[in-house]
Amino acid sequence: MIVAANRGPIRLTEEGWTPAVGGLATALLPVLMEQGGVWVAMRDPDDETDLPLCQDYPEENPRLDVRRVPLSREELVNYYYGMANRVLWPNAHYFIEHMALDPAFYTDYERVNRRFAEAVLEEAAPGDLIWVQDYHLMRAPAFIRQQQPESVIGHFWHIPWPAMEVFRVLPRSRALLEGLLGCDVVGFHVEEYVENFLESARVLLGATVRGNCVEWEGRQVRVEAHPIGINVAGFEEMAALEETQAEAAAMRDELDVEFLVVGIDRLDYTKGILSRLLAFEAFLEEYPTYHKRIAFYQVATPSRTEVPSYQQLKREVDEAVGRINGAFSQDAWVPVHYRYRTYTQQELCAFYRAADVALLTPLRDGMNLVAQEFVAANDDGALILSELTGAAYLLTEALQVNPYDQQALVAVLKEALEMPLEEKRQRLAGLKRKVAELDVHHWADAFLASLQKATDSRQLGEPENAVL
Ligand code: GDG
Repeated sequence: MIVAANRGPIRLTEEGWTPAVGGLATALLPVLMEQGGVWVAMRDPDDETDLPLCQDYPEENPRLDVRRVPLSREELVNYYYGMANRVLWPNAHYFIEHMALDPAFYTDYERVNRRFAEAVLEEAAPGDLIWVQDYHLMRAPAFIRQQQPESVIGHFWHIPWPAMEVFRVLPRSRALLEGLLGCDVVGFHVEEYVENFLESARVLLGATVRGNCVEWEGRQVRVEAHPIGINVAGFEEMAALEETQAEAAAMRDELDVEFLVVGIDRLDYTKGILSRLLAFEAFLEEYPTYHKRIAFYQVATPSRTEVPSYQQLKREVDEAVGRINGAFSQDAWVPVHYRYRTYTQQELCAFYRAADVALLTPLRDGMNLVAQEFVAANDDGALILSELTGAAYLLTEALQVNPYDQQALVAVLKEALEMPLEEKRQRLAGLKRKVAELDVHHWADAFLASLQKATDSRQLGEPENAVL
């Protein structure tokens, strides 16, 4: 199997090469380690460690090759910070006002996508499954298909696919769509995104859509919902470690409050960190009886620090935290504990275990793995989840909330804090069953099985519509 993704699955730390931080590496590395294969990723020109273009991992017992596509500094700025993170990301998350449009972004996006396609074609043997990941690589599938028409290509889109009327705002929206239609299978987390994609293909390209299939250039492109999960066993084991439990207990001792609320996110405007803080501030104003009894612990992992809107958000969050703590702290009690840094997964697990409430309120999120991680690691807490996440379609036992509704956020926080233990346990038991079903191994197996099926029926010349 060949995976193509913007980021590599590993990073160099003081302990040597370790799995990278972020949704995708967290999800896919265990799968590729099991199956073996090649992971094609960009080589970041800012990385000073002079990364090799080909690398075996793990060194002592190689399970996969990491192949790197070298980018110039200018390409990184235009393709990654520009097109991917200042155009496609805000568009998909309905933040049209954050879109920055510069023609150089698209030119380099095309060029880099073409280079990824060339690297994939060099690595792929006949019959290999090619699995392209995410919004950085929309054009690569069509380039691969042009060069190697018999290729078996899947693409998984990890973020929302917006309503057609929002997607069509993108300059070059048609070319971008055509890029993905080079695939045999395109996957999304939930049906809503599938519907939006089909509608985009139908309206913007005039493609024929039958069931969940787009007819395109004489081929059938299946468009399917494959909700991603976490490595459930891995998280449960980590949560059960004595070390994790001791860290969770130490955290509670140190904070010395009755109620601990946590939020864990990349520092990104889509994650709703600022409005969450404002809601917590309003909660403290409205319910003085909770003063000195509650702490809100927000981990914000640094992300896309070169993009101006992320720098702006950081300033606003810093300011809000300072204001809240300045206004409400008393004696040794500090209401907001804000950490702008990266933690190990095991440390995150200790936060999940220590928490009474996980407050996860993205303004829009493709799935949200943090919610699933909390469910796997925690035993008797409450999950508050934004209804504008993919996860909300699946984790129906969570307390769901519209993250734009400040009053609703305050009310749901109070409800979570005052929920009877029995109800919390019941809801969590239901959530744990869902999270177990969503497991990342299942996600990868189901997507790959679907890709294999699409290929088999193509080889047999079967009309796919018959089975749909
Ligand atoms: C994208 C989509 C979709 C966070 N901080 C640290 C750290 N993390 C890990 C979390 C979790 C992952 O990163 C974040 O996943 P999310 O799903 O919450 O969000 P995105 O990064 O935006 O991911 C998202 C996902 O792709 C998968 O398809 O769910 O909607 O936006 O696993 O634990 N990990 C470590 N240190 C940190 O400080 N080790």
